[in-house]
Amino acid sequence: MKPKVYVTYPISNEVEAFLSKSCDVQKWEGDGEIPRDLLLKEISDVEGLYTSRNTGGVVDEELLINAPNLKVISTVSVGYNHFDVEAMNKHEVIGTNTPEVLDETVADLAFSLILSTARRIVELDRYVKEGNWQSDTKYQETYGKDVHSSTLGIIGMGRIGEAIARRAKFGFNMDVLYYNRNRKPEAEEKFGAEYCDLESLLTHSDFVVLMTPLTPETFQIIGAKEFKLMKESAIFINVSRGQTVDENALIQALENKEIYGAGLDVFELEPVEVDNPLLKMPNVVAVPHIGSATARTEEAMAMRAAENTVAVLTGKEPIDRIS
Ligand code: 8YV
Repeated sequence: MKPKVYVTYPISNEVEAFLSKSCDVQKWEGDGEIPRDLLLKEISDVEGLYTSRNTGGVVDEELLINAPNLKVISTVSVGYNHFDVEAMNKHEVIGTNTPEVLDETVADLAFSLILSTARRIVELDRYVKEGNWQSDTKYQETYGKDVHSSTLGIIGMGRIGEAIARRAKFGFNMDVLYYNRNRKPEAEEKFGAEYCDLESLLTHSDFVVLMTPLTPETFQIIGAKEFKLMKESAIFINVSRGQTVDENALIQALENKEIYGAGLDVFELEPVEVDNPLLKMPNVVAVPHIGSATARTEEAMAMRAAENTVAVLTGKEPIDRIS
């Protein structure tokens, strides 16, 4: 008998066919996140859970107790802060994620946010479409900031950080500073990235990109003190997780003009509440957590998660083990 796998993420026919070769696949076919009660019911006898950050909710002690046959939980995401890794280790459940295949796509998004915030693309798009571009428009009112030849500070120099640094160095002739748990000699050599402490990165960067995973150490790593250290002309970009920033402090910093603008892919609460003050600010570009959201990359992530699931359930070592 094939091992049972429950899938909460909308997989393609190709991914389903791959999984079905080795597993008995059952799926959540509703929109968005599966209701918790239903999930707990569906997984009570499965050996594999194939899930994601935004379709399956958190993996915690309650879920693990409820699904005693689980051997593997694979998430279609690189971030796995929705997994209680300690509890998974305790229950001897292997966790897997999907790194690498999304690096370039997320770096593209980070750069889209840098460019659109600096050159005020969203604000000025609205300006044109609302009919405000008139013959007496003052051209100076459309001025933004140069991206090229400026200084980019990257907090969290993992693979995605490096993909951002490469774009910065070779595409935009930028100086790259970085702050990371450990030094990355390769990034220093390849992109001339300069390692510095958080304080000097914040003080010297024109663009500060937050790209770190969410862990107890990085929870609200950027708060009021950090925004005060940034240049008044600085643009803050967050493509990591909303909880790596003290969002109220960000709102204050923007309201008090301590920084120039922000490009945000992630928020403390997702979906972001419609009355969040950040959404009223013309110098904030907000997108709905779409770092890896291209059809090709999501498919590659989905296949990678399937490979990880099948590996464990056929007695092999998965490519991307996290617990
Ligand atoms: C995933 C993410 O891309 O990969 C991550 O860590 O933040 C997510 O956006 C998404 O869950 C995949 O559908």
